[in-house]
Amino acid sequence: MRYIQTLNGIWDFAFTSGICPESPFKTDRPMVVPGCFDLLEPFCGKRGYAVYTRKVQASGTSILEIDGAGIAGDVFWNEKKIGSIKYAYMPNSFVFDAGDPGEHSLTIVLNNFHSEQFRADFDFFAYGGIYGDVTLTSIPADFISKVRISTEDYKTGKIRIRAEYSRKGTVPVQLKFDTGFQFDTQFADGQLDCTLDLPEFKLWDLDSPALHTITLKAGDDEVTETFGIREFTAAGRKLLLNGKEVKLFGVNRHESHPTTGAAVPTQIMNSDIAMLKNAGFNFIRGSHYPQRKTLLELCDRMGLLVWEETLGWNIKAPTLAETEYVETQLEQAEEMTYQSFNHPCVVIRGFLNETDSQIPDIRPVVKALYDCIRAIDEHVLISLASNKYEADVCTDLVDIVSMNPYPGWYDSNDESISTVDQVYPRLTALSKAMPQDKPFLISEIGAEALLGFRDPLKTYWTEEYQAELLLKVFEYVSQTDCAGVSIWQFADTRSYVSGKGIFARARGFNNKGIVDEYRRPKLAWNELQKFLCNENINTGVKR
Ligand code: ADA
Repeated sequence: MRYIQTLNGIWDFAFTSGICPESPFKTDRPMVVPGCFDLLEPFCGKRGYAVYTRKVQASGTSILEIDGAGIAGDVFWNEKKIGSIKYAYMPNSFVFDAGDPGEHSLTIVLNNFHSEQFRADFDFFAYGGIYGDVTLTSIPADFISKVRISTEDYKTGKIRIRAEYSRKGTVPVQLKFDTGFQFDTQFADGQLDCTLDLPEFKLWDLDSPALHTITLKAGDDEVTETFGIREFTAAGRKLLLNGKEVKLFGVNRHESHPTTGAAVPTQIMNSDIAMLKNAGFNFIRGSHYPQRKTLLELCDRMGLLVWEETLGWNIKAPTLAETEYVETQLEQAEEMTYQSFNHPCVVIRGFLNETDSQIPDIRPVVKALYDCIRAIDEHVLISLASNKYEADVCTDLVDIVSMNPYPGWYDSNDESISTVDQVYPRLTALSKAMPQDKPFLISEIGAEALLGFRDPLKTYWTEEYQAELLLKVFEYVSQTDCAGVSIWQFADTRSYVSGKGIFARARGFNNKGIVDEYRRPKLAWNELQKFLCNENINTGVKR
């Protein structure tokens, strides 16, 4: 059997802006987990190394799970390194031998100033800390792992079940479903790969996001996974959910809140997702990194579609020429795909936001990342959010062509200011220039608006200007063969004081949210909600 314990709570802590601490690790104060230490006094805004440590009762083969941390670091058990946290935000899991029964020490050392994957010029604040839940599960010496359930035919409930077992040879395994259906089969040399039509299955869709569970029992181990039966495909320029066309009306969402930084608690995640669902949105692009288990579970249960992607913001071609960087991108893409495989809400996987996809030399990297995800997940649609527009040379390598245009904001020549009148013609021209045999998605578009800045002249930075621009975008999506849009962005998020003019980050925030950082609605939120509640708009949800 498995025994799971939560390790959330008060740990021992120390911060140093000096050199990286080494064992034996010293601490000098308490610190709450999950949490971002660099939002709390006396460490607010400081850059350096954080040591989190605590005692844990454990023994034998164990899985340590950390549902997101940043921005990089190492994990130690009894002062010996058992793994690294290389990718900020990514759910991490480490399988290791916890040793004899008794008290042990767990230490996580994080830095909030350097990571090859998280660079100083990213337009979102680099928070240091443990972002999500920490759990320790003791498991039998011979254990089941990598349980993957994929929908093979949503009409008959045909599913494919794959899993691994740590002991080779032929090992019987019992599959039991929430419907009561049971199926006995076996692992062969540590692998299980079988398909079956699940009797009495229910489909996962946006109106009724039905979920199923499967429990696998082999030897002394028993593990339960939740999954959903649904098919998300492309047909020409259309996107289909279970065979029916659906247009994506969504937002880009960062894991960020002024009070908690990237350690957004479940309550706020729950409220964010409920706000979006109730307002009529059906899609979230998890910008710009793998999503936490908690968020994906909420989207599974509330019925929202999700795009998740590797962390790689605006990475230039010279970096993509570095073998080591590409290898870590591939490792991140693989880990991300396995981690979120069974979440029915994840329908698109991406990588390398706004990379140099206008340069032919990076095509092999884009293809390698595409192939890496495809090798694990045969069905997910794969895309790359590009800002190279008509100059992009990688649109043939992805399933959905996704572009981040900013007509009415950035997309203006230096002499003149772009206005909302340019939205429709720009999107029309861009769509026409893209391949016509695959979906065209507007993966980012928006304008800054400061909450409370109202002006009937609708100048830049007013709520009125943002609302008018985004309504034009939604009208364009509903009136053309565009597959959908994810607005940039859901909420204002902390960034850095940088840029000037329309590139400025007033307050040190990216203010393109349709709600502010405390989720207080701007005019655009109200206007878009009215638009989405019109039953003629096809969001895949009955109204
Ligand atoms: C880019 C980027 C976003 C954000 C946006 C903006 O499209 O992908 O993360 O920085 O621009 O607000 O300028």
